Amino acid sequence: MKKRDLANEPQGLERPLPSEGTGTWGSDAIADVIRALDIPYVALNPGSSYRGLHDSLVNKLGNEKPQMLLCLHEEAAVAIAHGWSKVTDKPMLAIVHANVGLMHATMAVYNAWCDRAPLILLGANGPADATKRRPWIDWIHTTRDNAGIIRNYIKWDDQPTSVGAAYESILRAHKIAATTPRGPTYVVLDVGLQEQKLDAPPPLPDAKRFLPAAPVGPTPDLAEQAARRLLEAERPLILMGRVSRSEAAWAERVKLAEALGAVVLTDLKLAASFPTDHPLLGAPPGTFLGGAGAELIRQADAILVLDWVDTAGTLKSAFKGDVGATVINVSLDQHLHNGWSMDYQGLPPVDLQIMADTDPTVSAMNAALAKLGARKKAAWPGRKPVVWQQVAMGDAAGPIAVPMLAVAMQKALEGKTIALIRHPLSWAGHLWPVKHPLDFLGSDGGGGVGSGPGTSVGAALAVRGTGRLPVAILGDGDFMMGSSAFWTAVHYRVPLLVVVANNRSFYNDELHQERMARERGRPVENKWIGQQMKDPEMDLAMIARGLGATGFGPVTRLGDLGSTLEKAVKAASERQVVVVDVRVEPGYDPASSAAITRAPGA
Ligand SMILES: Cc1ncc(C[n+]2csc(CCOP(=O)(O)OP(=O)(O)O)c2C)c(N)n1
Ligand SMILES: [Mg+2]
Repeated sequence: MKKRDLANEPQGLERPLPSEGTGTWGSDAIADVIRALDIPYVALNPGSSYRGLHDSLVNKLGNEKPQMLLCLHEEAAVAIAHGWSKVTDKPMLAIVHANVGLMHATMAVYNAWCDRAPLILLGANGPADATKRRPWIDWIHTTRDNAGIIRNYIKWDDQPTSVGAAYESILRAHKIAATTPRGPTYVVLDVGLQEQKLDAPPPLPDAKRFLPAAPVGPTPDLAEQAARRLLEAERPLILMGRVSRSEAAWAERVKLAEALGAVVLTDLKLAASFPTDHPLLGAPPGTFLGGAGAELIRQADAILVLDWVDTAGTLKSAFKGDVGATVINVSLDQHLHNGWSMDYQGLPPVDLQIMADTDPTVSAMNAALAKLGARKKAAWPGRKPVVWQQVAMGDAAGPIAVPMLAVAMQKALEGKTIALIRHPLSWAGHLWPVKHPLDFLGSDGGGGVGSGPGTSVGAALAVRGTGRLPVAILGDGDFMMGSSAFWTAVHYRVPLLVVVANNRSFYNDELHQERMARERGRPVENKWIGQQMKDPEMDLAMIARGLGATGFGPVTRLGDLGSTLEKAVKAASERQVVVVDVRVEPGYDPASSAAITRAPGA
């Protein structure tokens, strides 16, 4: 067969030859219900346990709606679905092979779970009927309880035993994943069920009648109570946590803060929630609560918490003892809490609990405030504007520190509309302004390193064609653990700019060794052992090129950074997948001031 010229096909679509096969199979019917979900992509790594479904997706559906995205590791497949939801607030599909594929996928499922990100994972098992199992392989890839290894960090799972039950199961998996609080769901498809020949499949249900519920708002009474308490407060403060990517909801949050004259804090672990150039922003966002944020919380007399990730921890770091302020907590998160993982964080003291989604609650509070005649209230008396730390740049011939990289990137990206997908822990909130819900997409959720490449590719896929240039800044450790995801981006023509803040180390943990050494009176000089990746030095640009991407670098001198980034931005704007290896020096601070910022305690 003639080699396909994928570059001239839209979006790298792999179009199969028309199928002349006869008959209808269990997996054909399952593929039809998958199509009814109206999800454009399914990320996967293949396996014989779902060869039936794989065949149906290619030969029954023609590899469209959903289109397959071949991934080189299951962790990447799930991370891509996770990244997709960061832009769309909606679930994508991923499929993994029985036992081993699922085992590879687990960390990415946990990240999505902690990030409250919806995705629908499909897996396989069996045949459940032991008499139908092929010798050896079907036995090592069959379990009694396939979903058991991820059940503690998904919302729901099922293993249907008929086609009709599989319809229901897949519709339910979608409904549950996409209903707030969102999260991953998992459906295991038995090999026997997939490969069973059907006389006639049961009629397909009307998927429109099984849709997820719209985000739920508070009762008008609760919204009014909350609005009144905040309006009566002298120093109200809002902790903007998990919110949607909607522009309208963004405007509503700004309106609410202005109506209350409330000081706003945002979280660097989460996607953009409030403009950083707004005068009501209280402090630059951080991964942990910084000193300025803590001081504001201490001064506040009423705090509106909009699904903040760690309310108890945040209040504890501000107040130490009793929390003086009135706390109004808007969150549905409690619905997801279970006894396995402690990702629910500490139990915060709450004076008014609103079990509702943040977007409709903010709108309802705005409506209540309008009824109360509140328009715009002045900010707290005596409040000082945010002090944005200046980044000190070094000599052109000298090394590069992360803050300098941020400055150089902003310059190279001037005039472009971008989506900053993520950044490493060494990033700080003062380094990147956000003015739109897609300006920053947050972190991994579960702190699982290696997710950066996959989530970046998934988010880049979701912004493809919108005019936004997707940009990700990754640590070298993160890059190396997950780099195979970039092949998928190249293969399916998903433009993306990746800048690696390459300190040739799992540096975050060098800091932990440093802390241990100091505490125990041992040589700090030994902190690099078992942490640094310097002998040999890895050529990340070459690794990128090996995956079919465009590689630049290593850039080692500050003076070379601007011109290299300019070339990289140009290449990414021309729809390439681009990786720039930027060697950064974690301990380097030209001003010997606080120019190098690092999240404390990470
Ligand atoms: C799967 C996983 N393994 C180990 C860790 C512990 N850990 C946290 S940050 C970090 C270092 C990551 O290195 P890199 O991406 O290069 O970022 P850097 O800290 O060097 O900026 C490690 C190993 C983790 N969070 N997740
Ligand atoms: Mg590193």
